[in-house]
Amino acid sequence: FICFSMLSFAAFSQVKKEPISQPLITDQYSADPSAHLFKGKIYIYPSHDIDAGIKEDDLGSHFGMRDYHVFSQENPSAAITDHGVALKLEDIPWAGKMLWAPDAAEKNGKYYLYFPAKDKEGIFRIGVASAIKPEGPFNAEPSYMKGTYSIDPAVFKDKDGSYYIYIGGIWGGQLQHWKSGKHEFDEKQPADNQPALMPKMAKLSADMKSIESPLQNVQILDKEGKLLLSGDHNRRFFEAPFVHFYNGKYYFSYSTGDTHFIAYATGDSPKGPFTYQGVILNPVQGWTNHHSIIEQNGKWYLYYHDVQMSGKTHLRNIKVTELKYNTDGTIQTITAYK
Ligand code: FUB
Repeated sequence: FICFSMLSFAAFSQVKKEPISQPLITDQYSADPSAHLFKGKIYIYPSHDIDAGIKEDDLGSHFGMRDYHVFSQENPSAAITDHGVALKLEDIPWAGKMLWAPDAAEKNGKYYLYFPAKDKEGIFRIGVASAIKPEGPFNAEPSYMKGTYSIDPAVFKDKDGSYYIYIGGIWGGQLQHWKSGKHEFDEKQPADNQPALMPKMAKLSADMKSIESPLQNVQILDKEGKLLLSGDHNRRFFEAPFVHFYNGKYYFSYSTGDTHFIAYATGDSPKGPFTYQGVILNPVQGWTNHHSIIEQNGKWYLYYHDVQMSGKTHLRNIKVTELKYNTDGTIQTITAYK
């Protein structure tokens, strides 16, 4: 998960350059920002990075996060309010450790926090917690969402009022454990010339607390209509799915992990298939890259993170910058350093 490959050193070399944005939160570490416009304000649901004193390994065990804070701001340039701890590990009956990247959704004036955690057996599952205010506090359901696994939930509300959840992460995110449909502690990826493991999605039930049908593959295709291959590390899905809608198209964006890009693919349905288009965000300082995209007052913004404050890959800080489209709907690639 956190291998120091040549490419990650290339990412770290960007440290010397001038960042285009400054950390939004400076009194604690924060990562994986999921931003949403609720009640006319921007609410941000990040991971809360800590130094848990766990040895670094390829499966990200040192990302030993234990709670979530919720933040808000009037607009992306405005001051940030920390609403404090919204949910903590001790209050999630089924969870054992590792509160990784969350997301949130609003329905009928109630708020739902979706989050991954390892259960008591060490298997990543997706949990849900609810609140009456966007900032929480959130009450966790007693069990994880039945039929869910892996990490990085992202929820998308479609025009017709349906909500879809997207999940997945390979290596530390354990998607490879589910190749056969059942859980197996098997770390093998498909061969390089085989289709890459795909992120998963499902429609959420009316009460937002379960999935309506089993998780299904989200297909990411090349321009010839073929599934991206496992060996195509510059383009294939690794983790951090996110979906937004712009100008009649669904945009599925994600991290390519060991090549450190935020890439995107577009399609005509929230269920996919999506066709690969390019890179939204070039590698940032630190190994991980994770983002969300929102619109406010006709402008679009990318929330992301890097490690400007700590220089350590597991102690990140969230940032925001403007995102621009070309007239053909493609997204202008952002480099976070000048
Ligand atoms: O924050 C822990 C993990 O790092 C997230 O779940 C991944 O997306 C990566 O950002």
